[in-house]
Amino acid sequence: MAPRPTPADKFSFGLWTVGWQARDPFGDATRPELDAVEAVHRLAELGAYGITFHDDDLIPFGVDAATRDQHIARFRKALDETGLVVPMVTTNLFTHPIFKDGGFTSNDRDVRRYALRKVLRQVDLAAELGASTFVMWGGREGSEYDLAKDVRAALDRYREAVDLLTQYSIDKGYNLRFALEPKPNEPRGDILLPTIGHALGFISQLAHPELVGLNPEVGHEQMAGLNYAHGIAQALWQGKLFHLDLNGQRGIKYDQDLVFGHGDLMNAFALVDLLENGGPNGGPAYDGPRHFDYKPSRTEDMDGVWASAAANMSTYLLLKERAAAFRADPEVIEALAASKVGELSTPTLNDGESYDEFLADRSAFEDVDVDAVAERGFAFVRLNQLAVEHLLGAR
Ligand code: GLT
Ligand code: MN
Ligand code: MN
Repeated sequence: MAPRPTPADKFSFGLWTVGWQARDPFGDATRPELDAVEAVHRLAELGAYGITFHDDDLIPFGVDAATRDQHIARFRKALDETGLVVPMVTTNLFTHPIFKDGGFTSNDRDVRRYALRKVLRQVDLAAELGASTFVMWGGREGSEYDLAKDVRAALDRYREAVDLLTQYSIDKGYNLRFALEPKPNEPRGDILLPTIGHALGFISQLAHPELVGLNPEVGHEQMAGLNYAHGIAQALWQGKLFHLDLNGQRGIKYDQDLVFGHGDLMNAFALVDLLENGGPNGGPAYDGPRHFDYKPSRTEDMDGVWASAAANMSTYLLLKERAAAFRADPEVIEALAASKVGELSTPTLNDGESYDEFLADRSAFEDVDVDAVAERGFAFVRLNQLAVEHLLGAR
């Protein structure tokens, strides 16, 4: 039996996920529009705790102020009725044709000024709704043609935009943190800040790096052939895992946005183990929302949409159960020790050892029997097979 989620599990969904009408570059919508109020109620019934949205998911682009207020009021009422919270908010700088060459980094200065104003308005709404994280996915910030984009100037403009947003949030007394979401390509041929590593490097150049972190998405790293669990580990190591987008991806191809676990299941297992058991004393390493950014496949009807939403959460909880069992298994504990996994936490130098003392230590170099040390096996395959057996419910 799949476990049932509760709000304590902190599962959240983008309004654009269950609301996706499944329009793709080759075909029309296969599903009707979903009202935001219904999405809130259905997600609450399924056991989610939060909902997130782009300005344009909730409020149609370009409507007047009164219509905007009505949309916000209906949404707020649904939140109050269900107890669902809005932990994160984001802005759409990719759908409207004005953003065809990007928002913050468009070559056209008028577009950049318009984009920044759009985002500032959404920052106000984020604060108003009590969100603590503001995600920025720059899907259109990039190019198809290398000579058409001055990348250093584009990064200057990107920084200018993020610096303005952090300063605005500080001055307004908002408690917001900003999370950049990397993606290597699609919809642009090449997107700026394509990976976790690029985004971390960019953050180091900002005026308020402490307010800016990451929102890494499973599929976006895997589209580039990268290891998502490794990327998350580095983001945690640098104190930059502000939020995350869980979904599934099968290899290097277009962004699939499958249900969490429906892609690289072993990597999903390692990820959940890291998030839930990778913290101090074996506790959680991350306490933010477990946010799903997936697309219910185009083949599904509305029943399939809600079944797929539930599938994300139950898969996560099943992996959490399996990871706990893996960590508690005496054979795994013994295999981890045999593989010296814990030994990596011991510093390479002795406590207080100077490099002079280190150079004088013959046992570290001159007296090492290199061939004997090289013969030692690490037994990583046995450890991995134990993980597979736990994952398959065989232990
Ligand atoms: C868009 C994208 C996602 C981002 C969303 C936030 S929008 O659906 O594919 O990966 O997280 O802007
Ligand atoms: Mn995606
Ligand atoms: Mn995403």
